[in-house]
Amino acid sequence: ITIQTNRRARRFPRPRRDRTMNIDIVGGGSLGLLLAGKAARVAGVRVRLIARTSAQAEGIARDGVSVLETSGVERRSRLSCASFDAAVSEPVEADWLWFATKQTHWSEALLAYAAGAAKAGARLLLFQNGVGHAERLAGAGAPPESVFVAVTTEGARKTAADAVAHTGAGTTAIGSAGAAASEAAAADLTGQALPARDVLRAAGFDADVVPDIERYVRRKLLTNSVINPLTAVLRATNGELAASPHYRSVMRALFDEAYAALTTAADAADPEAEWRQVLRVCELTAGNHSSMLQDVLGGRETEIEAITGAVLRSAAAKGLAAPTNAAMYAMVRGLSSAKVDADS
Ligand code: KPL
Repeated sequence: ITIQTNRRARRFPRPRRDRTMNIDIVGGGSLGLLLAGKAARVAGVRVRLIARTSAQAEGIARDGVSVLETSGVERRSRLSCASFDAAVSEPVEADWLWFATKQTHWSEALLAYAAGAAKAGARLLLFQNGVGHAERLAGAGAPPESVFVAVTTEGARKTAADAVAHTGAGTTAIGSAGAAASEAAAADLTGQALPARDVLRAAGFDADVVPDIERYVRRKLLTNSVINPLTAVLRATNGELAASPHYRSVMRALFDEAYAALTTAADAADPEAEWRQVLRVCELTAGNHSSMLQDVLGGRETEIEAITGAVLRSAAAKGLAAPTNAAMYAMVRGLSSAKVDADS
């Protein structure tokens, strides 16, 4: 395939010595390692991982990233790696920054870094769960036409600071987060996402550019709001959740409330098809610990605010009750504060 670098050369006339596409992947968690390990093997692409700690950055810069593929084969990729603190002190060289960072890691420093990179001509691709980060980036001054959103159902589990298991092959939809003034502008923005799609495809992922990414964001939010808090509270895998009729009835209550809160008239979706889709995600990622369960087990802050919190805010805005989601919200918040209390 041909990878286009697609940089806005007129506004940012940095001379390019070659046609290599530079991608910085921010976040050394399960998804960041998976993306970096696989994209680093694509010809014509230079990948740098930006990790939160210098210990992880040094290890990866030395030994690379190991990916245990869904086929069972383990492959190690060499790539450069820097800590976030080191990366922010240098000028941005990347054509694209892919963010595989938790909502809870979007500090003011990261927002400022991302907005600065976008203003300097880089494109941003946000792989987050939940909602709210694109709006925060716009608030930090990132030009909306530079911001793209990726919704992925790839399953990944981090097994060491430099190793990840690809636990379920999924699909990735990419779209523009920037509101386009006209149909032509929207088509242009969609076209600008093609280089990212091409790299993902060349790395072995099933990826597409879509015109209606908001719909995918809502659907992912729906899926995460049903699976993540419940797996975190029960300490169950995604597969165990769907396999139990008892858990399934709680899932359905969460789903019905979230579906009513999140679906707009424009979506015109079939709730039963959406419900089957949630169950299918459980099936495809059956061995997975959801990201929220991983956070609870690791004693980290969870994304409950950006997931169930977002459902509750949408329900409140529509005047709808969402008692099962409210209970999940309280329980996951309770788990996090129990951890904080135990630490203090
Ligand atoms: O996105 C996920 C997550 O864990 O955050 C799912 C799709 C539930 C896979 O585990």
